[in-house]
Amino acid sequence: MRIEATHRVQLVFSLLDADGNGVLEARDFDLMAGRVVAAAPDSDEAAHGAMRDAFLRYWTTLAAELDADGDGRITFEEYTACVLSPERFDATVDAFARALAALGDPAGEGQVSRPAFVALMTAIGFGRANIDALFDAFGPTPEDRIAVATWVEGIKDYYAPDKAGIPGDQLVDTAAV
Ligand SMILES: [Ca+2]
Ligand SMILES: [Ca+2]
Repeated sequence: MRIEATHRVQLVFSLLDADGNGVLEARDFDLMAGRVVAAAPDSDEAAHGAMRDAFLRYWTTLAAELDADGDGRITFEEYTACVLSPERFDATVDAFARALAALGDPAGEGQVSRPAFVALMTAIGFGRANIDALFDAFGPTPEDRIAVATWVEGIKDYYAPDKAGIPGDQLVDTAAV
């Protein structure tokens, strides 16, 4: 695995552990879903429901694939196995990416504004400087918007173990890992 991907995996685990107790459990995904939905007040109930469903699916997929000792919790050690067979998570990550990006585009215009992007990424737990750097790396329009599809692809790349030099690396503060 590329070192950049290792850093991304460490960061994702720390963010997914929403209650900060060191392991991933169903509760973490409930907490995160609540935060993210609250950060998209202009989106409708269907979009909120899709996001909650995507977080639930994220958890059930991780639990089915990675909870090696079957205790209902995923340790960091168990989590790192996700990079060994990333194709098993493709559909889950795709659904998650689409639900998240859709929340950034409540009017269905195919574009996400910087404020909407910042609100959602802050709810997930990323730092403001990293969020702005990522948005800039996506090449915003003069109106400071990015395409929904660009973000969806960016999220999927972020989880790919063999990618390096991608916009998502802007989220990783390499000095801190
Ligand atoms: Ca936790
Ligand atoms: Ca376990």
